[in-house]
Amino acid sequence: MNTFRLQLRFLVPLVLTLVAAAYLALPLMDRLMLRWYARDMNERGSLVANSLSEPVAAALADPDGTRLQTLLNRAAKDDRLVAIGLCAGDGRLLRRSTGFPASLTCRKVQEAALRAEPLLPIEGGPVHVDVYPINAESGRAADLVLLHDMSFIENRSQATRQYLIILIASLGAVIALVTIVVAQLSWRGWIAGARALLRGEGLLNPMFPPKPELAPIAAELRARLRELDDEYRRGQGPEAEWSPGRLRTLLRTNLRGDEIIVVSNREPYIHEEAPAGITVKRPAGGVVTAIEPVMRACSGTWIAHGSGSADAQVVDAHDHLLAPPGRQEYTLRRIWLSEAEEQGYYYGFANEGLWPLCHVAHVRPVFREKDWDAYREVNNRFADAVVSEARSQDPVVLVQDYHFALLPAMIRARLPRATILTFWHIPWPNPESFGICPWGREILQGMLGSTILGFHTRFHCKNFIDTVDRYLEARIEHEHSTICYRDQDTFIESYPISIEWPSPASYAAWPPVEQCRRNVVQRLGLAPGAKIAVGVDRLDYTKGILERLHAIEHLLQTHGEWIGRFVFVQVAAPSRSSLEEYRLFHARIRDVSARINQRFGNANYQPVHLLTESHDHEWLNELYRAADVCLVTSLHDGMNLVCKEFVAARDDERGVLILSRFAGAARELTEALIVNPYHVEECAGALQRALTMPEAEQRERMASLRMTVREFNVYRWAGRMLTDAGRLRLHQRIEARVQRHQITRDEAPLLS
Ligand code: ADQ
Repeated sequence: MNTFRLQLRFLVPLVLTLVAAAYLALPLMDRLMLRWYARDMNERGSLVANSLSEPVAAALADPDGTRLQTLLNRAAKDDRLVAIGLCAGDGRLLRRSTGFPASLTCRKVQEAALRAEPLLPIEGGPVHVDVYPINAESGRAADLVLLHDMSFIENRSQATRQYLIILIASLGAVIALVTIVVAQLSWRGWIAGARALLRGEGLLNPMFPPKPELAPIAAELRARLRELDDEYRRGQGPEAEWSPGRLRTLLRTNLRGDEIIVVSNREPYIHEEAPAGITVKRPAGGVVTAIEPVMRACSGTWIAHGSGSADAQVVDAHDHLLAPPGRQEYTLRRIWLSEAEEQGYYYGFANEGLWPLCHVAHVRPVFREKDWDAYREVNNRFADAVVSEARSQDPVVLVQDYHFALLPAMIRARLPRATILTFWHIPWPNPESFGICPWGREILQGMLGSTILGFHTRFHCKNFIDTVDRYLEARIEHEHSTICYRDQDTFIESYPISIEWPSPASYAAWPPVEQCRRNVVQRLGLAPGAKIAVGVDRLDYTKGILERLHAIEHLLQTHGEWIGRFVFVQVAAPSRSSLEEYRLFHARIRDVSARINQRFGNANYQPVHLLTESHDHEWLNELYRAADVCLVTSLHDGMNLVCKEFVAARDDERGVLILSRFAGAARELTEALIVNPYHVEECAGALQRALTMPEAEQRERMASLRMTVREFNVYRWAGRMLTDAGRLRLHQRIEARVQRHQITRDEAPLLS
């Protein structure tokens, strides 16, 4: 039935076209034929006239008109002639053959002959008139009038018309038949092709593309499948999600329960003296955020600088403490540093030297010899602590960050079989920038004590390899990303760090987004309908807070409609405030915020809310959930965890992330609005786009971002590093066994 309908769709226009063609062609044909026959008649008329001219001229001279009459009657017997007449010069009809109408005068004939279509209506149908002069010796003797029969033209034209109609009809029938056959065949082919598409043929395998006529449908289907797949994957989460359980299993299998020791400068919990007794705080900072979940999963020992005023009061005789408070999942070993040590190692060499050196954020690194000495000394003390904490000769030691560049080689010297995983949480500069460090060679040598050296991105790995290539005599195996220096192999790899993805229980416990919004609006005294943008950082010049404020100022200046309807909440945890650079930076941020508030605010409205405080995770989470936009505009950042925390907080799939292209996270979170923080107008443009982004687009982007962060979580970061460590340890054990066998074999003849 469907096929029939489909064919009708072809046939009806076809029939209509043919009818129209016939309608136009037939009158055209009639006119054409008339013209052909008229020409034919003229030629025939000339012939007849020529042949009659002489005998008629002779017969005219004969006073007995019988001869002339006979001549005309005989000539008029021609099939195509109706009659012949002879007109005198004065218009009299001299003679006429049988059949020449009596009523027809020579005048009427002459007049008709002058017309374009020389036709005369007579009884029995119209005749074609031709007039030819008959010349005698004395001049023009008479005019010969030929009346041609037209009826045969009508007969022929009717016959032709019939043939033409039959031809058009047959042609139509043939075309219709061919159309039906072709339509049937294509329909079947199309149905077969569509069925094949639905079976997945030509859809999923690029080696077998679909038929060209089905390509648009295949593209549609592919897009729809991808959407469904996305939706399904979003719902399902990653195939084998990295979780604390999986990490523990990995530690049991790949590392067979080997001992894990973490070394970092910052401790995960700080005990402070307060009027009401001892309080415990969690410091702001990415390293702690990242390592804590790993430690909880593997119950190891975490060695860190005890920086809190009450830290010493809560440890045991071995400076140990179980953490997290109340949960006691791993051991925290505190190292005490004198003020001079802290000043030289932490504030001096690490934060005034290495931090600006690696970030290239246009703040000059400061290198002092006494800071370097303190740095070396403190690294040494941590190396001693690792040795004293190690219960075996081959622990897995996770060295964290730029505070401990010398530690890997120091541990290697004391525990040669240890597996040392060093993770550099900040960027690594190019060889030229690194070259200004007076102790560059020592730093590289220290780091190459590691078994594995991790950075956030491939780009930083490459910079490190290039730096070693430039400043040390080392063998570099680019294919295996390995550096061999003084018989020690170091595997250089990128391990993008992340956050712990919230559990379903955490999500269930969070207040709804609307509630979070109401709380934030109330707490900060904002207008209820205001659009809220947030920034959450340590107060550090690398985070691009100043550039962010400039972009906000530009937005309010160019889009006045946001004044009164937009607020920016910057939460900046004070950091390294004993350094002048940081104090100046803090003052600058305060001034620029005040300037913007003065310029665009009033007694009831402040566009910028600068909160220079540290807050707990719940507080920050509420802010992330209340925000319409999160601004991460680092001038250079190893990774940046704030953007990932924002994404994890948005289970409503709303909110827009603006992310600096100079943050390592930009390599993964490509659905964010990626900006160059140095370009004020571009950032303001992105802000405008974020504030006006339709909800559907927000959802698309956020859903995709959430999928990435969920899959590439912190357990994956640790899991991948520990898997690589397990692989290298296995390799080492096999090598050691092979060597032992060889020694036994070599020694056997001596023994016997
Ligand atoms: P950081 O430079 O400290 O980390 P980041 O990755 O952004 O930077 O982490 C900051 C952490 O501190 C986040 O967990 C955030 O929630 C928290 N935080 C920020 N402001 C806070 C505040 N006011 N109150 C409380 N908490 C706050 C370094 C590198 C980064 C790298 C991490 C991890 O510089 O590039 O991502 O290590 O490797």
